[in-house]
Amino acid sequence: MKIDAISVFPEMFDSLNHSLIGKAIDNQLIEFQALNPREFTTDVHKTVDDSPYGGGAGMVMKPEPLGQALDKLVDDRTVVIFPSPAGKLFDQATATKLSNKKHLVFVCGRYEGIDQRVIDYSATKAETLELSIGDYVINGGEMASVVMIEAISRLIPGVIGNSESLVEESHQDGLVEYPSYTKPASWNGLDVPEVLLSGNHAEIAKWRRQQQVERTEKNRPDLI
Ligand code: 6GU
Repeated sequence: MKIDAISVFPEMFDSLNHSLIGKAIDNQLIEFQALNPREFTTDVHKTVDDSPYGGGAGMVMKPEPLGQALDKLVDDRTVVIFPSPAGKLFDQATATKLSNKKHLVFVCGRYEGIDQRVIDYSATKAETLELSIGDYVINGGEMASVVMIEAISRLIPGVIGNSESLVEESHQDGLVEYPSYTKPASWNGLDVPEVLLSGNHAEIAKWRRQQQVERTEKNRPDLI
């Protein structure tokens, strides 16, 4: 899969070069590039933002540099993603859908947002989504993009060694994960649940499922 990000802070994507996603980039399972829209400005200050029409606080990202960056990257098979707290919620189902695409472009806003015409223009060229990572506000689309890229990339075959570890995990089956334990069997007066030491795989599977249901009911009743 090819993934591009358009951002005035391309260094914020450096975290993708570590761990399993970093390895997938090294192995060319994923090709990632960050493009700075300042490259498409023509004034000495390399201006990418301006005050909002109609007044109000903050600055809005100008359409021309982002539009030119899109022109450079997007074709009709691309999916363009605008991370935004005003977008639809990005969830595991969205991650799964996007993991089957050939090319994703993340367009990162800073300041108060992006001129709406950039999003409308993108939609005339390619499938275009506005996606939020949750009900809180962060300062820009970069870290939200990193979160989405990690959630999507790990579903690409070969990125995670053991495909079972994908299936078993939280949310893939609509429940949160069961608790995990390792050695020692007793620590600080706290014991590993007996059943996990029993070697009875049917009982272990049953206990884990029960734990998943209990934890989901307690922590995430909205999933039930
Ligand atoms: Cl995608 N961007 C920003 N700035 N804040 C968010 C978000 C995205 N998702 C939740 N909060």
